[in-house]
Amino acid sequence: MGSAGRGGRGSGDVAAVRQSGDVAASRGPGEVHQARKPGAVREPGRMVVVSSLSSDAHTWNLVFLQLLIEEAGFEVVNLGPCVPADLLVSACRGLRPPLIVLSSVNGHGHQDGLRAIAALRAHEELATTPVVIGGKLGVGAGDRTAVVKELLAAGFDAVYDDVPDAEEFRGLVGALAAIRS
Ligand code: B12
Repeated sequence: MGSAGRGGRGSGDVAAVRQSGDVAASRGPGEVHQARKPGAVREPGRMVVVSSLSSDAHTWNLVFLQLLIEEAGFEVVNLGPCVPADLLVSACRGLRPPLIVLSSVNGHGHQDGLRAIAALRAHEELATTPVVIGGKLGVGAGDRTAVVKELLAAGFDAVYDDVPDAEEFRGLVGALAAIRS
């Protein structure tokens, strides 16, 4: 399952996205679509990236996050499900987002997240970009403190593993929006 959904996707997609100006426009049927408001202008530094990780096919978590972040006044580029680390990196290098929000609920988020953050932090221009991860990052109900610590040590700025609600994250997004307005 670790490679589910990777077929045919890569950094070439991102070039097409940049040309079209709309991430969703380059994606296939059944994937998350991002409708831009007519006449909307993308301001550099206001486009938050929301993305799933390489193995994860779930999408409503991404829609939820997109709506929450848009409510705070940011534009969102939603890369959708099953995003390989190289595509995530090339999208973020082009967009220079003020925040990167990674979500995974299939139980592989811990491992996929470690790969993603290593790939992002390997690039100088993304070395200090705020990157958070959340969802259901593992399986089982045991103590996941060690997993959270490992993800933080690997370079995430915040980890929201199986949180009962997204209020703390909403606070973070609101604070970021206030700083930038
Ligand atoms: C619908 C669904 C599917 C659909 C997805 C369709 C789609 N287009 O999205 C399908 C059938 C494809 C699917 C497949 C699978 N699924 Co599924 N799926 C679900 C289900 C029933 C609902 C998920 C959903 O849409 N929720 C609605 C959204 C809005 O909520 P959410 O995803 O929970 O996200 C919330 C929080 O997690 C949190 N959150 C999420 N990300 C982030 C990020 C941040 C930063 C923050 C702050 C918060 C946050 O905020 C959200 C709102 O509260 C859940 C069970 C459940 N009731 O939750 C299982 C579930 C997620 N699936 C599960 C599994 C195991 C799978 C499969 C592996 C099954 C299989 N063996 O094939 C595959 C995975 C395939 C893959 N490659 O990823 C497990 C995951 C187990 C775990 N992590 O412990 C769950 C929990 C079911 C279970 N109880 O076992 N699934």
